[in-house]
Amino acid sequence: MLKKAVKLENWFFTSINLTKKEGLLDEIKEKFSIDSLQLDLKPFITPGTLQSNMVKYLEINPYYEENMRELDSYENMALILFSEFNLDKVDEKLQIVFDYIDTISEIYVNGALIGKSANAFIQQTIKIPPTHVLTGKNLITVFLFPAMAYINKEVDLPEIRDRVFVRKPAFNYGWDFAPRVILTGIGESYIESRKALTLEDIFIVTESINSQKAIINVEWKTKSSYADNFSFQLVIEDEKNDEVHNHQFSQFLEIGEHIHRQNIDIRNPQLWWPNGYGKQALYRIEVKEKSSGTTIHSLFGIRKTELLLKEDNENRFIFKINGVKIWAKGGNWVPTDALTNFSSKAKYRKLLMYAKNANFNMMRVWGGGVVEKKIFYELCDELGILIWHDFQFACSMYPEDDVYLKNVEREISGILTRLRNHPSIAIWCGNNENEWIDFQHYTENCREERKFGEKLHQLKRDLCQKLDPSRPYWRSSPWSPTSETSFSYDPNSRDEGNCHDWFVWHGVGQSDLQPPEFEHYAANHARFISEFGIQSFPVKSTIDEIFSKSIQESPNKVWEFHNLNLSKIRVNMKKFGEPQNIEEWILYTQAAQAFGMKFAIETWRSRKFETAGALFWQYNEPWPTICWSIIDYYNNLKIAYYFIKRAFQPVIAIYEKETNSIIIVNDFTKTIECKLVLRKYSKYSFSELLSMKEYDVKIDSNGKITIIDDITILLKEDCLWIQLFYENNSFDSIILACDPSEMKFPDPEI
Ligand code: BMA
Repeated sequence: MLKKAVKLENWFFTSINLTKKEGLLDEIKEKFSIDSLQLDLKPFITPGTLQSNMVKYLEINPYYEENMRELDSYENMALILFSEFNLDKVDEKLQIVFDYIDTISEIYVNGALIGKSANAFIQQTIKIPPTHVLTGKNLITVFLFPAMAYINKEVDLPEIRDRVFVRKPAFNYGWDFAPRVILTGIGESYIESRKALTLEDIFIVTESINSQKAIINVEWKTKSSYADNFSFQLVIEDEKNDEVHNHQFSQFLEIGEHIHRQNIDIRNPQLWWPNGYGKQALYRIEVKEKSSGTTIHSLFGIRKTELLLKEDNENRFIFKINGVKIWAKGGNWVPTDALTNFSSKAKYRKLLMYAKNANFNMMRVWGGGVVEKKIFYELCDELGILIWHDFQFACSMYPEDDVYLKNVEREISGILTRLRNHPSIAIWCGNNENEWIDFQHYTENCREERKFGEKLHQLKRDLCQKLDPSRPYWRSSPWSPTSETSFSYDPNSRDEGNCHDWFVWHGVGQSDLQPPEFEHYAANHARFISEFGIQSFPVKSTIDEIFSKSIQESPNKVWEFHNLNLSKIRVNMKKFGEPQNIEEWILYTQAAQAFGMKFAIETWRSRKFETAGALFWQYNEPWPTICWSIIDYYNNLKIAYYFIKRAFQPVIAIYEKETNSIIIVNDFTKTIECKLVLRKYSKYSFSELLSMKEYDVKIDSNGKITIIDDITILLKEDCLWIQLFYENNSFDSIILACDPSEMKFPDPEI
């Protein structure tokens, strides 16, 4: 028996013509070692993909100009991978584990088939029958088949995308912020021995909380291949490693699976709060079976999550954590790299620290990407960033036959049991925009008859109910509950549920699809806006990294290959000027994005809690590109980062044009006293002060106040400088009544 898991590090690969597969397998059955196979093999770095490995052999920067096209042909390539492991003696209970396999594969040991995979979102654990292994060297072979071969052209579903037939990240098929690069690859892999007794799937739920104690429910599974009297010890420690609970008990268990459940009181509980609302206290639980030494452990937080959909008979969409209403501030998270899907831990920390520092309390893991690496969830727990978690389905109809549903069932069950102890996860969401897209394309009758998405929805809802009833499940983003029964009701309604605002930018909802300027965000009175955004260029150093000097000169196909949408980006950019060079393209587009995001967020925050959240599209990006991100592939911040950081401050003063008023919002859970200073300037500049006023104001805990005064009546040539001082902090905002390009700044005479 292997004492500990053996990591498989030396993988080799080559492409394979599938007509030669059987012949090759016969050869493998005779020669159990890599060296004796006459193949032209190259090292394959894992975790990795064919494409990330080929980048090394081709010696290209795939992100430079149109180099990504050099990887196009690999989407149709079948691969064979090899690795070896040694055994001192034959083990009855061996298994091989892959973090993930992307995606369609067959796995062989010494030429004998031991398993297959068809889902990139599942950790694959495959038993190795003792009859197939030898003492000494053993050969693992993995065939990876191209996903493109599995497109089912016969499935009779309109609007169904090629990418939906294989369960793998959708964005790799090309998205409006990502290149097309359809990966094949494997994650980390190791060989281990199954234990005679295992403890699995620990799950901790906060049942109730008061100031003296919290009651938590702990559940775990034992799997035993022998019957015995087992003695368990359950220990809970707080962050200082002080024991807050320790008890032991014995139980006779028959062979097989057993579920254990216990309610435990935690005295003086330290709660887990989102960023800005308190500490992120984490506890550690360990369950040990003493005679075998088998253990299981997990971190968890004590906290309650609710989603409030009605209040005083009004539709609402408010997250409540530990009974406190949270105004959700954050962005949409997309995969960190197009070629491997997963980046370094340092990159995750950097991205999420930037988010925390910009006053985020929520991030949405978008459904067209990946289920993230462990580090992502650990950091969100540590930093207090709530996660809106989509399941990985986006912008299409999906098959709903039995085989597909079974595959999805395994996938979602795995995701739920793996991630449900993370206090940061606030909601599970079925998909991104599937129902909304269906609504846009089909008539009421057609939708009612076909009931597209219903089976997948019911499956996800039931699995969440069974495996993770501790947090809400939401059918889609966007979704309106009335759409459940009324097929004529827009799933992206602004009157209920959550909403994506692509009226600005994409012009969705406009009959001519002409997008309006960003001030139209104010017309959206939705309860919660989980997508809205404006594209911009990255910083100059990133542009220098990806475009030659001549490509930088003026708009061209390479800019578009890097996702620029020229006609749409002009809509808001023209408020700032017509760029004459790359520096101005960067400045005007970044400024337009920054002003637009500030305007939207402030407008929606001024309607506190009628609107209760703004998650802009999109926080990060998977390659260096011209898109909606506010932090680029090389971790450089755009201007919008700083504007959003300010617009997300806990206490801010917002100018509302319709009523000429100032609304001060307080997200602290305490009453706050502030000083508001308003200065009005004229003549399209800040050089001539017209008037100034100061106010001392008090705002209730988690509340807002409105101030109406003549000073906030602005003519077109007027500008307003708003300053707010509270505790040791301040907030600043500049309001221009004209377009920025109309400002007449005097010569600073430097
Ligand atoms: C949203 C997302 C993505 C897309 C973005 C910008 O709807 O769900 O599909 O990248 O729009 O177009």
